[in-house]
Amino acid sequence: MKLIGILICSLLSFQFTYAESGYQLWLRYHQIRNQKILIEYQHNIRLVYIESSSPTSAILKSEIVNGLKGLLNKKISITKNKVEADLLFNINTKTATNSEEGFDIHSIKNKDNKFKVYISAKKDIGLLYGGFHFLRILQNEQSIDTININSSPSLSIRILNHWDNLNRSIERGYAGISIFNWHTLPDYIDQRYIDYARANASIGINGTVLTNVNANATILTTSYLLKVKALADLFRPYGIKVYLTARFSAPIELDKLKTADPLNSEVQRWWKNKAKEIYELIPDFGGFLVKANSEGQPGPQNYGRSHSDGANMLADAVAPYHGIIIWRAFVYNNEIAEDRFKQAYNEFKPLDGNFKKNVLIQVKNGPIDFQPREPFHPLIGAMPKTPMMMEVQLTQEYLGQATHLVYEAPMFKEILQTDSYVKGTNSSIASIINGDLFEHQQMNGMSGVANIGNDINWCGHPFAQANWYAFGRLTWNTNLTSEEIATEWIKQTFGTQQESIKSIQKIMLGSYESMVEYMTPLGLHHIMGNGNHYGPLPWGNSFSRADWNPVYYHKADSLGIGFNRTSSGTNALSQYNKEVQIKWADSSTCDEKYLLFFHHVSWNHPMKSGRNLWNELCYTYNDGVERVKEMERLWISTKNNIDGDRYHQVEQLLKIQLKEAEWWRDACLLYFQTFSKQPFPKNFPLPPHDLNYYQSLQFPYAPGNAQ
Ligand code: BDP
Repeated sequence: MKLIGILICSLLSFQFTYAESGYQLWLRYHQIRNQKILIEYQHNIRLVYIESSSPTSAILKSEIVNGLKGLLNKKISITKNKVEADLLFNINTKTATNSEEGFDIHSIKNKDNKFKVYISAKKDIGLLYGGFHFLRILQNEQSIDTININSSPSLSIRILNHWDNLNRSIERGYAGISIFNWHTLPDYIDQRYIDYARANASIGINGTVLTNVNANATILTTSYLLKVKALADLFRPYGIKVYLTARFSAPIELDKLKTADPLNSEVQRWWKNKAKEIYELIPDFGGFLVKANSEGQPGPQNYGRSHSDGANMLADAVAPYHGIIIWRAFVYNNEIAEDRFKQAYNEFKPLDGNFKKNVLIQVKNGPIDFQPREPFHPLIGAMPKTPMMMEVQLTQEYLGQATHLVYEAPMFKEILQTDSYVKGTNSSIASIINGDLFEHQQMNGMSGVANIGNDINWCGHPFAQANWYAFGRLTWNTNLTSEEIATEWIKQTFGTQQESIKSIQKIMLGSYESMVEYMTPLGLHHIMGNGNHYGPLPWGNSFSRADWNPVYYHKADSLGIGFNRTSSGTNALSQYNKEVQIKWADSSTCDEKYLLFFHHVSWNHPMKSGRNLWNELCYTYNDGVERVKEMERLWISTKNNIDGDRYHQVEQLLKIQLKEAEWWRDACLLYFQTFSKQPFPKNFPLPPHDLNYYQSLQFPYAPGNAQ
């Protein structure tokens, strides 16, 4: 008997664990907890009417039926009779939203005190987005008797960039191998592909670049294009367009052309034929994303041509099919004796006006490289004649990788809200990339370097899913706050228990600042491990390329620390508008979060707190560590409300995060102390090891360094 009891218990707990593996992301559709709300929903939603019979509306139908079944714990039927339905999805070309993707949701009360909910859109994809939004409202247990929503996307291109290789390794991936199994495609359709598309559609993501920016030309061969077609066909009804990365030297590598010179007519013909072949297979193919003449990738400059020559050649090839070219501005060259910060701007700004209409320039959020904190990239807003996309990194290459809980929405918001002053005040980065500031620009968008792999929970760390979610929600509506997005995500992912929501909110909302503090406070940047970018390595100086070495970025010496980018230094600040320069040019008034990004200041530099810089550095590093301890305490307080599986995963990961935060603090401070020659403040927690110990640590198999 006892044995059977144990068996049943372990079976039950196994099922529970499996159910909360994280695979279902924010689409769990568990029954509504709040009884009053549940009764309101059950009373009012019984019959659903869906106009249109496209593949997209079939998806909508199954999502709504399954979603409502789970949330309301009752079977919901679909009716063909508009009059009897109480949840209606209508195609309506006159909806309030003028976007092809937008939707309206309204509820109207009847005489019998019941109400009907109307969801309308110009197109069936708008209905699908509206359906997902309606399910989100229910998952958040909001009342539906007075809904009045008009929703359309802030950005037209909301796209994931997968840095996935054809052998399924993922550059900077920390959640397993690629979900795209090129070997078994096109014949084997993994359920993952469908669930991936569903998840993206549920948050409004409408594009995906399937392959790494460090591109492999093989993806452009016919047999691989057939595999791409299989994915494109699957993703289409979810409103997702497929894009590929184009290796600039592909004509040479695949068809033995003598050159890849963009002005050579044979090369032009090759790309035109390739585009034709692709569009015959995939009529709505999005276009190409290109990393050229950057970190060893081939590009037009190999032939003495400019970025616009290269981009325009490809743009001509896809233009007949309405394709676009997303050309990256992430370029820097160690052979040019110039601050890496300045190089993209120097190269691209003079090209403004030279690009074809179907080219967008994709710029990283900051001028260096997805660092924990950077000021906005000065190129954003500096090319008014050229549509521009901003690229952010969801995968946490520089943000604690697989093991740190870092909610990135506050970082995205910080950049989006910054005023660039390119057209006077109110020139926020958001208003540039959403096209408000330069109204003539037809295209706009944002890219997120994906954090998705084949781990059971998709993103590795259970909280990393929140960054995928936040990217989608923010690109749909750049006005949403980090808190709003976090709250939605928490309720959908962990449930609606008030107590735990508050604690998890606190954990998430403080996590970004905490990570900046224990890794790169006060404007420090790029001081992590060589190559794998794991852990602290401020002493790193072994690369032959100066601009890959941490010492190039912090410039610590006996006089002080920081990178002088003012007029007495590299003058990178001059790439910003005057008003921005004024904010950051003077070390005594510069926003302290960017101090060492723009200034080399003395170890005794007076800080706003009244401390000198050295002491401030010590305390800030330590504050970051203390905040992780607080995150641990908050997480423990959620124990009774979180399923055991995810609770223990996060509990263990927070322990690693704390250990690594302390490691960052101790290693960096011991190293910087060799220059400051100042003692640690009184009662400061002293490092348990000496500097030699930290310098001896090696991580030959740190993840994410795939080839
Ligand atoms: C760097 C990554 C490298 C990428 C590069 C890029 O370390 O793996 O290829 O960005 O964005 O941050 O092209």
